[in-house]
Amino acid sequence: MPGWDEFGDLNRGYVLELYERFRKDPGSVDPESRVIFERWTPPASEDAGPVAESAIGVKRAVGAVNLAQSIRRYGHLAAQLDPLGSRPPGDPLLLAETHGVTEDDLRRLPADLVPSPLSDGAGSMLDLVEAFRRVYCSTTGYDYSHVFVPAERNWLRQAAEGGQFRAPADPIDPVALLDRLSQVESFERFLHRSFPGKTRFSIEGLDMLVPVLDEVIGEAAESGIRSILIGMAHRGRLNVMAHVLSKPYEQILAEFKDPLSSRNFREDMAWTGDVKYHAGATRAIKDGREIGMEVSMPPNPSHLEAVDPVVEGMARAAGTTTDRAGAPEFDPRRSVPILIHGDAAFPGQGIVAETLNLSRLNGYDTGGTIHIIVNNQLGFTAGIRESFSTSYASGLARGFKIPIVHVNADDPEACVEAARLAFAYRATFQRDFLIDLIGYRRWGHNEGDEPAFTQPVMYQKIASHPTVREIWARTLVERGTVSPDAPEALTAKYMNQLQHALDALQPEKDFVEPLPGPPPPGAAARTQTAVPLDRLAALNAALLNTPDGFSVNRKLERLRERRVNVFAKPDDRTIDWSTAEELAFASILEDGISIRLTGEDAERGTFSHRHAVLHDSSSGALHVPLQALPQARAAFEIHNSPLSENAALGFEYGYNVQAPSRLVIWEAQYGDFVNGAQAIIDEFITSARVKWGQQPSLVMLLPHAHEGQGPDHASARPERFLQLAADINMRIANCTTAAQYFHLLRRQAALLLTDPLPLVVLTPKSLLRHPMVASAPRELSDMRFRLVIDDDAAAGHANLVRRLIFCTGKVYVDLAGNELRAANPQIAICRVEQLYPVPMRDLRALVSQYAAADEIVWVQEEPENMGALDFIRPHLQEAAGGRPVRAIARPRSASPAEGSSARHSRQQQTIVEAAFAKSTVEARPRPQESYAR
Ligand SMILES: Cc1ncc(C[n+]2csc(CCOP(=O)(O)OP(=O)(O)O)c2C)c(N)n1
Repeated sequence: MPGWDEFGDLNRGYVLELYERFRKDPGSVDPESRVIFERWTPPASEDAGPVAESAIGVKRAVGAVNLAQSIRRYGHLAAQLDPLGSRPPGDPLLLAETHGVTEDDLRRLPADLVPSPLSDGAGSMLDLVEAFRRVYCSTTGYDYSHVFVPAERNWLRQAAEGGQFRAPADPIDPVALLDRLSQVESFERFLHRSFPGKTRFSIEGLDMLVPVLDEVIGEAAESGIRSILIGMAHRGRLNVMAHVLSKPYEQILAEFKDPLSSRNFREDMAWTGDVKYHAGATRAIKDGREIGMEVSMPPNPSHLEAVDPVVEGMARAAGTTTDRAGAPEFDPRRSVPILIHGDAAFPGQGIVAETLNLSRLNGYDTGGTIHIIVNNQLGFTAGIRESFSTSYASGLARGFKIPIVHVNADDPEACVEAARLAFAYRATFQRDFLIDLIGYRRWGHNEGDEPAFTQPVMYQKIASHPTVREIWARTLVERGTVSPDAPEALTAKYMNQLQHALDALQPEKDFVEPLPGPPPPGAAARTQTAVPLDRLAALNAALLNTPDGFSVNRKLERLRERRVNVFAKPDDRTIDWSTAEELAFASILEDGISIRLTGEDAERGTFSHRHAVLHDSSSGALHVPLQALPQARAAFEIHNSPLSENAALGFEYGYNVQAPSRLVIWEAQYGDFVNGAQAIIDEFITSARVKWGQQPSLVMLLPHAHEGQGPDHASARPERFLQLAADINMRIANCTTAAQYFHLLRRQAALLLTDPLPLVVLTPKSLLRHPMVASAPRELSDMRFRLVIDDDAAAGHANLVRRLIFCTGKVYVDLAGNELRAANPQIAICRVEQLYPVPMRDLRALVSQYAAADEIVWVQEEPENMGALDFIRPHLQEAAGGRPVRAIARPRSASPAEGSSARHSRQQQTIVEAAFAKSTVEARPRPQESYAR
């Protein structure tokens, strides 16, 4: 007689349903099943007699199996997840009667109808169902039925039902846990007492966050992980800093005192610092005398969740080695990112979805992130139904097939089990895991805020709700694990420790800020970026090699053939923009500096100019010339990013600050789209140095130019970057030749460790292939980056020049290439290639060289209220030494450019004509359209 084995791994409920169909109509099942069922009787429990022979018996067995499966799937809906005791929603599918079975039926059916580690100890289906309820409807809600990979789902089921991550299989030290909770709680109580009303964003109500982190970090240390990166917002941050990152109490207390001393208040210094709950910290965990592991929490801004991609980028960098040529190597066993989210922020902030979307992508995968939602069931004042449309705050994670465990933060053992499960799952599958730690918020949004204005009922409950330490202490006293006065003694110990630290505090001395040291003066100006011709020619030849049998697309092959001879005549302009870029990259790799370049469609390049990854035209095989370069001494990687700016740029920022010796470049599809990442630009790239002492050197390539493609696709919004430019916080360039771009990239690579600054480059579109932008090989081999470029044509007759035009970027080509130029030798056109730091010395030198010029004119194609005009005007005025400075631009406008290409051409023409007009004042075309002032 065939048994269950006959059906292999098939779900037994399904088999029984199939059997029921067969019984009614043998023809309704497939022939193979028919053959088996003809000889088969559904197994019955031993004491029930042969119930299975009857249709009712089969129905009951089907019902019992479905009930058990429903508990697995929906048990979390009946779990007691809220420490404040709200009733779980439940679900009819969790009731036996919904499935047509009674307790008696269950008692008569055998437990092995449903394979499970719990079936072994169960005498009947009733035992099994009860055991399932204890696992799935307790203070833990396992929410993993959305995981589609069977091996992962089976593992999760086995882990939940097998209990290998909880006592007794994996015991917890109950006293150590009480000790830790006492420390966590005392910290908050002490601050509350000593600094009443001062904002600290207390952890209280979610105190278990600290033991959960302890558990993950402990597991990570044991498994040989080298670095843990934690991203978290304000809530509980000080407590985590003190206890997980070992930030000394003295330092935290000194920050509460907020001393104004000569150490942290110097008006001449580019330093603002930040509030204490944004600061970062690093802790080295020593393994003997060696540092076994480093736990870091980078600083972050108020912008909730903005740090998520940053931490992912840091983890990717920490797990990647780049010191060998070819592709870099990523090993998920080196680093673990942990992201701690708010329950309102996780569903509300789009950057979370963007970050989750990075998790399985080539070049972005970090081998699994452990997410923890510190779920206090409130936003600021907003409640659940005002914050998310999903069933749980964690709902978004389901779409990414991330297993979720909801856990009641008042059950310490359940929380520790969730942490163990999370780490083990990540270690096994290298995938994300989410712990939804459900607690409450003991105080208002901050400690000065009155929560009862908006949540009166909830806060009545909270007022009389014991803390988790009290609950755990009571449990241990009841179990006889500790004596009744032991818990209070622990609290007293930690309160005394804090009091002692406060009594001994020397705020000015204990207050520590991570000020970066100044760079060596003139480092940028001294940098040599030229590369000898023979070296360049050899790199060029190597880049043009392809593996035997590799067939390059025919159109591309023709372009590549043209590149074979670019070094034949070193004074001819044979090097276009993309060739210059590839040669810059190749020479940087040859210098031993690795490169990472990402962006939407960056591999080919938006304008089909880069082709850094070649696709074999018949097999589709890939060839990356910069990875196959024999001269390279470091790794090269390039990835098409997903269609994201905010998370994609945040990720590169994180990668960059974690690995400052590598050249990291992000390219926007068009410059316009960079404003989708404005928070990353404002909060990290441009201000991290003066707030937090970080020293980013990320490069942003932003295509920018008015070319008649409409209001978008025109502007990288240089005015935004220029408005943010202060305290030498970045470099902003808009170069007009391929050689300038070559030297700019090489200068950036050379300065990575000596004078690092973010670099914003406004890059060309149509000019990528323009002959005026192409450079001669000798400009690469004999020159360097020029901050300002003089007008060669006018330099010979400087004394005749009456108008000195300054401009930047593509409008130079429009002006210099125009027929009016030849007719106007009294006009010189100079290019400002680096907008920031403003090259004042060069500007002054140029102006003084043209002593006869009686006006200085800034020409830009952007509207007057955009582009560099407002930023550069005072600098030009200063350089002009009293001579008038005028401007020619598109009229002020709410949108960067015209929608019609015809109107664009007309406007462009007007600007050029105005630049060459006899008097720039006369050139004003219509009163309301001030092309010139
Ligand atoms: C992007 C952003 N928008 C608004 C705020 C203002 N804000 C600070 S905390 C907070 C509520 C956050 O709620 P939740 O994510 O549940 O975290 P909690 O403070 O409750 O721990 C808000 C709206 C912010 N910091 N960041």
